[in-house]
Amino acid sequence: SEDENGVSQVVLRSPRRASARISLYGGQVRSWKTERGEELLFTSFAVRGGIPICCINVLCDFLIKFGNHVSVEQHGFVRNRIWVIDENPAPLQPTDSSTGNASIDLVYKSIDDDLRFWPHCFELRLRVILSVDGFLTLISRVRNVDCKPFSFSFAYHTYFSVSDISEVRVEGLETLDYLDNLLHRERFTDQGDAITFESEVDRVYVSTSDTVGVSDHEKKRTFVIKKKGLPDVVVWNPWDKKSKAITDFGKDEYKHMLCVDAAATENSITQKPGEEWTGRVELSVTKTRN
Ligand code: TA6
Repeated sequence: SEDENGVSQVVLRSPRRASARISLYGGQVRSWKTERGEELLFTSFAVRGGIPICCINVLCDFLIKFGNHVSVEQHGFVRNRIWVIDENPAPLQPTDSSTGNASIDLVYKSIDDDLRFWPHCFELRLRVILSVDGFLTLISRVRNVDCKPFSFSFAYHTYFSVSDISEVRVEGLETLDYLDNLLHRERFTDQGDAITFESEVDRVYVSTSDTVGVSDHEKKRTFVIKKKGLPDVVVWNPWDKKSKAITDFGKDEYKHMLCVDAAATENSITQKPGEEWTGRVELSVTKTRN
């Protein structure tokens, strides 16, 4: 099928009818549904949401700066490029190739025009795996095919669908240090319990553990995020004032989303020519009883 840009999208289905839909526009996961057809990712009325791949080219600081509104293409340009299906993907790892798993491999190879934004040649691959249990795994690989080293930041900018932001808690980041994007990236230490939401939040929790939970009291479910190769976690909700300033957020839609991104942003990743970096996230959802 095609997305709203007229670009092809791929649908993965598990034997139990969980599904994921991925657009070749930006390699973006647009939908992730449970076996019962319940949507787990937020998408605004004007199609903001899903899981955009944010690969930010920090060497090009004058154009792009993560968390600041100074960029020409905030969060990197690959999310606005047409990717293709990778016809020669790396073999699946034994753990990823269980019977019944559905997967797709996409690739974006930089083109000459991209040198305007970032003066380096790279290849970015994305593998999306939907397991029999409906777990969604995203594995990205960035390969330096340039003749010079380069550095970048990365985030799976994951818009979770939540019942009501005031009913949501993020668990697993307590007592950690964070950079507050609302205060010029000043560093603080989280003092509280689980994170709850009563106003705009835009933070980068640094050097976190590899498992974080997002529990939704009203929906009685918890998203479990397991990450590898991505030391940080970005937590973002724009709240009413900021969301009104963002054109593709509908009225009060901020209440039904929370971005929790597995990311590498405090320290950029540096690669020599020929090197390949891998960052992985596994998303699952469990029902909570209360
Ligand atoms: O992830 C946090 C953040 O960088 C915020 O600073 C905010 O600007 C937001 O993401 C933007 O998300 P978008 O999907 O519009 O690129």
